[in-house]
Parts: sequence; C-alpha cells; structure tokens
Amino acid sequence: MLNDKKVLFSGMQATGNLTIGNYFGALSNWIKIADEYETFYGVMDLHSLTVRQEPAQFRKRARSLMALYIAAGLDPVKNCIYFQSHVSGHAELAWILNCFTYIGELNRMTQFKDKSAKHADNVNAGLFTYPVLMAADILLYQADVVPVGKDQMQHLEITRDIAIRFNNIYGDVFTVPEAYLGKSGAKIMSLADPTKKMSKSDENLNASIYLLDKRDDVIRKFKRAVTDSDNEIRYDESKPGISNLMDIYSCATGKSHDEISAEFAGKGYGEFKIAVGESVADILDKLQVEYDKILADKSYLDGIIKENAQKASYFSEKTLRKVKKKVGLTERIK
Ligand code: ATP
Ligand code: LTN
Repeated sequence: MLNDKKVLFSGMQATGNLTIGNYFGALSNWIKIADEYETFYGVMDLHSLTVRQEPAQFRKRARSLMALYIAAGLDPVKNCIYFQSHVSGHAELAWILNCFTYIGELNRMTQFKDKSAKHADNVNAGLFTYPVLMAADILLYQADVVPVGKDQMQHLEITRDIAIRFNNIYGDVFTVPEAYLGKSGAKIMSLADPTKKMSKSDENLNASIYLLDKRDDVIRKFKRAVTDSDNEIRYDESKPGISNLMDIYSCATGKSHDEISAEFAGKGYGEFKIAVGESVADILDKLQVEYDKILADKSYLDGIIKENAQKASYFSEKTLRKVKKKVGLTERIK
C-alpha cells in the first residue's frame, strides 16, 4: 500500500517499435486501471541490453517509448513513468536476488529457451538472469499487482517464488505480487500468419501494425492481411485470420463480436478489412499527434524524466535499505 492505494508495477523493453499488440494487449489496459492504483511504469532499458543494441538508436528508442506511454494516455504526473536504468536499486536488488534464485529454476524459463535459440551467437548471462532483474523491478516497489501478458506469467511466478523464499528466511520483507491479466485478454495475432502472435521483432514488416505507421500503410497492411476464402465475417476457431481482425476491430471500437458480425452481414472481406484499418488508423492518428508534440518539447520530457527518476528512487530506496539490513550488509556511514 502506498498513499492508501495498492501498488501496480509494469513496463516494456525498449526494443523494437511498439505494435498494436503491445497497445491493445498492454498499454490501453494500463490506462484503464491507472487511477485505481499507485502506479510505476518503467522503460525497461536494462533488460534490453540482453540483446545487442546500437547505442544511438537504442537511446532514441527508449525516449520514444517513454513518449508513447504518455501519448497513449498515461498521465506522467499521476503515474511514475521512468527509466529503469535511472534507479540503481534495480541492478543492486537483482544481484542480491540472484543469490536467492536457483539455476534449475532459471533453466525452466521458456523465454530463455526461445531467446537463446534466436540469438545463438550471444547467449549471455544477462539473458539467463533476465527473470531475476524482472523480480527486482517488481519487488523493489512492493507491487501488489503486475499487469502482464500471458507470455510473462512464468516470470511472475518465479518472482513470487523468490519473494516467498526471501520472506521465509527474513520475515515479511516483500509484498508477494499477483498477476493482472487484462479483462479483454486480447492477444493480437500476426497479419501474415494469424496463428502466431503479432510481435515487434517480427522480420516481416507487413505482419505487424506499428504505432507509428502512417495511415496509408495501416490500411494497406490490413487489406493484405491473411484470411480464409469463405467471405463470411464470423468469429470461429477455424477462421483465425478473420477472428483476429474481429478482435482488433472490437478493441478499436468497443463493439462485441456479435455486433461486428451483424454490422458486416452480407458484406465481403474487402469492406471489413478497410473498416478495421480505418478504425485503427483513427486511434493511431491521434496518438501520433500527441507523440510528436511530446517529443518536440524537449524540456517538458526532460522534466518528467528527472522528476520521476527521483520519485522512483525514493520508493525503491526504502525497500533496498531494508533488504540490505536483513541480509546483513554493513550500513554505510554518512
Ligand atoms: P518481442 O517481439 O521483442 O519479444 P513483443 O512485441 O512480444 O516483443 P514484449 O516487449 O514482450 O512485446 O511485451 C510488452 C507487453 O506487450 C507485454 O505485456 C506483452 O504481453 C504485450 N504484448 C506483446 N505482444 C502482444 C500481442 N500480440 N497481443 C497482446 N499483447 C501483447
Ligand atoms: N519482460 C517484460 C518487461 C518487463 C516487465 C518487468 C513487465 C521487465 N520488467 C516488470 C512487468 C513487470 C515483457 O513484457 N517483455
């Protein structure tokens, strides 16, 4: 509890350009629940280092991600939006928690297996201990809830296990966090292969709609989206392409699947795809206007970055001090 509110922590890695999967699956849910909690949303730049980054481009991307959080509707005064690397407590607590995490546990992480297969030339120790840094992110703020997609559930489980293990030895130090799966539970699939998740690291640029895509590209990509050939707009497991487009249209307009089927009864896929494209492009147009404004105002963004780093540091220090004392590290003399 902080200021009588439960604490919420979440974040995204500053790798790749965000897609509408990240938006409908994560960001837009964050905004819906932000008021109910004391919130911390990190730009997880330390996590991004597990994969090789080009420094200048990486720096730009991290700033861009922060601007996107705000452009999407997170008020940076009410929500502590900050860079993970600006709060040294993340790395410090991660080290301590490394000493409370077993290699066997980390070996079971499916993301590690997937990513080490994908980056076989750079299977570094950071990739292996990625979940421990994520546990540190969450436990540092004593978070009660963590909104994450299904793919991150395993990391949340290990975070809970580490917290419980630590508490069993040292008493009630950490709040044991719960996952918060969005109500809509939207999982947006690739436009090129609707059996695969839409992902910002997909090599096929037509598979994903990026938040910074221009209107014409958005419409063009939706027109080309892979669908079946029966031309009926119906939500059905055997029609993953159309079902995915219905999910996207539902996220963009708030309409139910039944309402969408009724709206497009007797109409073809061509007309439906354009409607989906328009509805998404409308949202992205607005978001991009805000995004450009935020990035253009350097001192505004710098001010937020500075203040929120201080705010996050203040809260994280409280936990870190307690943890250091509990494990028996010698207190610094000031
Ligand atoms: P990468 O391709 O780099 O692994 P990603 O696009 O899968 O990235 P993440 O950075 O792993 O995205 O995830 C950020 C957040 O967005 C997570 O909460 C994740 O669950 C959510 N998310 C990512 N892709 C989708 C999707 N297609 N549908 C719904 N939610 C998604
Ligand atoms: N691994 C997460 C990003 C992330 C995160 C966190 C999410 C890093 N630390 C702490 C929630 C809480 C991902 O979505 N890829």
